[in-house]
Amino acid sequence: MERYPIADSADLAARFPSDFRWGAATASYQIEGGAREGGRGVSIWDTFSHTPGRVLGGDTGDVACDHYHRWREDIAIMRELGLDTYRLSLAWPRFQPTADGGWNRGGTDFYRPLLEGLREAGISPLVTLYHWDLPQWLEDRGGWAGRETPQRFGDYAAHVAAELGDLVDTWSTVNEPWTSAYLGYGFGVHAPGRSDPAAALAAVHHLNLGHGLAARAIRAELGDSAKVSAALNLMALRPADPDSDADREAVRRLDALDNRAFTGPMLDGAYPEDLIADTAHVTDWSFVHDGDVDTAHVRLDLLGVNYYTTTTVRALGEGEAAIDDPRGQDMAQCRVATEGIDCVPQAGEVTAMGWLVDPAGLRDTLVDLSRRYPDLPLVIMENGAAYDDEVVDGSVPDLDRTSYYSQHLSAVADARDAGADVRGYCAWSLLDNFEWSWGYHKRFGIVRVDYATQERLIKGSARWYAEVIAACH
Ligand code: IFM
Repeated sequence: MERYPIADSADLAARFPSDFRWGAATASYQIEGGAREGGRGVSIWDTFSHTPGRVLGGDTGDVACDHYHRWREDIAIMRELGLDTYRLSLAWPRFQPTADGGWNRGGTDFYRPLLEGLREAGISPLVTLYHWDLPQWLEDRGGWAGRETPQRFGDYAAHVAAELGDLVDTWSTVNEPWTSAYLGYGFGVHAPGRSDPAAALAAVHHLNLGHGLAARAIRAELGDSAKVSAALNLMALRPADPDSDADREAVRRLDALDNRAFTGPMLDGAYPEDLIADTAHVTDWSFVHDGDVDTAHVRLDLLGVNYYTTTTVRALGEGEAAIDDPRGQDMAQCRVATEGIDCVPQAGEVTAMGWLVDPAGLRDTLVDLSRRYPDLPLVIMENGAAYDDEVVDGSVPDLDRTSYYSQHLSAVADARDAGADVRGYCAWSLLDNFEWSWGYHKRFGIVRVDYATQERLIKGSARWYAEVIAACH
């Protein structure tokens, strides 16, 4: 087989309808910089990244891609690539910097011209409200492990809807609540760096509740026609041995924790009973108050799917220990009420994150979702890969990333052929950026950023993606 299979761009484009949405995604803390500008307050990621030992190389988001000052140039790049959608997130601490909860004009003053610039360039803004940069003052009062944060999240959603609602095409409430809850509160490798399984499960619930409060606040402000979504990184789980009852039971338990803990309240209107039973030794779920789940269960106009890889799991034998991998994201789920389960590395091509390239998992996830929720359109809000790029004669010939995109877009087309109602796709990420606890050591961009000069360089993968988009429209 070819080392880097890459589809012909026109052939691939022909598999999508002409109104398919083609975009790229970023997040505020990962690209903006301008950490002390416009009255921005401190976020949990400022605190975490400035704490020695938390982020590789001591990197912080203080400057990042300096998008705060260079957004015009970045919009010009999006335009050059022919993107019709840009998924960005708002930094909550730019709007509510301090514990008095007052609204800072600097938030609107930064995002309004940016959103206007996108509109003028013919690019629809898909705006995420929470991509992990919680104001530190809210964390100091309990963060997502407590009830104040979801209530405040609803207030913030109402505020930004009133300030920016005329410019936003689609709202997305929370990004990957799995990551916030489990990596931030359960496993300690993301901000706020807590390692407390009970707090992680409380955070799961409060993120679900915050989602519902925010979605309702947006509609209260902008009317029922406001388009609302959330982005879930559902785990594509596979049993190491499909014939093993114990491995299939391990998949069931992880599916409850990783996936149904979110789709349950958000899309089905209830927490799964097996999740409550499996975690009874960690928490009694008394943080779920009457009416919370009804609040979280709000009509969505579309569901965002973030997909990178698959996870293969097996049940550990008596007395057998899980392999310790302190930075491995896929192992995190084995630290919150998942005793006796291990994640098994699979043979095959991996990205610079060590994540298996497995496009079939994307197809399966989309087909499965569309069968369970036939009336809910899907948008891939994140998909992409980190590789150790090289600049050769002024360009980045990232065939590995191009191939990743080609294989995954083909998987999206396969899912559509199988009946999945997938309406759009956002590459992660538009720019190389701050990859959380990996700092600037992992490059996910389709556009290279030279962090010393802030020069942008369009990579080969972006050129190929632009050809697909052009051939589709
Ligand atoms: O960079 C992150 C992004 O912020 C959320 N989803 C996964 C990406 C790659 O790790």
